[in-house]
Amino acid sequence: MRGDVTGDGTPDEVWLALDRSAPRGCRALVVARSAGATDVLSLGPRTIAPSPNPPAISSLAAVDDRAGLDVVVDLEAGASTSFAGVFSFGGGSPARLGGPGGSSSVTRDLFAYGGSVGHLEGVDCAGEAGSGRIVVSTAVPRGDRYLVTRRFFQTEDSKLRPLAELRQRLVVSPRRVGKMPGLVPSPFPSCRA
Ligand SMILES: [Ca+2]
Repeated sequence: MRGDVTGDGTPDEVWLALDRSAPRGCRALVVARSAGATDVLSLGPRTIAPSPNPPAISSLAAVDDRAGLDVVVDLEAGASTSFAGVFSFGGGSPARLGGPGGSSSVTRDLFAYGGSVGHLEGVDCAGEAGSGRIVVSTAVPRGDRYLVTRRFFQTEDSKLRPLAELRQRLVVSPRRVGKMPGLVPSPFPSCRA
């Protein structure tokens, strides 16, 4: 995939390198090759899922507030919920963005999205792409309606700083919940270039 992930204004080549025979921690890498250098980040020690769902680049998107686009990687797919990681190569040392945590995130650096009618999740930019303002949404049934919780964060040094005062709880009908901004079954849709 091509896009400016280093933030220098020129497009870079981005790809995943998967090798099950490599040492733990090196089996799955995200690689960014720019004009000047090649940078590598590990996808983590346990992130080569069995076929047919190996990790794959979902998109290049301006998720955090550092320079350049970030690499959004689909890492794990559950029965209905999927999990993405965000890898940043611009504006400092390459780093993986910390996640929001919370009940359904398997680890702190995963972003959950998708789900079923019984439990929906989503992640997206909450402001202008590249501002680093992130909204993490969940929806669970409450009777014949849904309880939607939207938690807002600001990226800061590859972590998410909670903006607790902007947390919102909304009750919406089942008909509306699948159309709610932030709950579409795709990670960071409005952060994309
Ligand atoms: Ca570049």
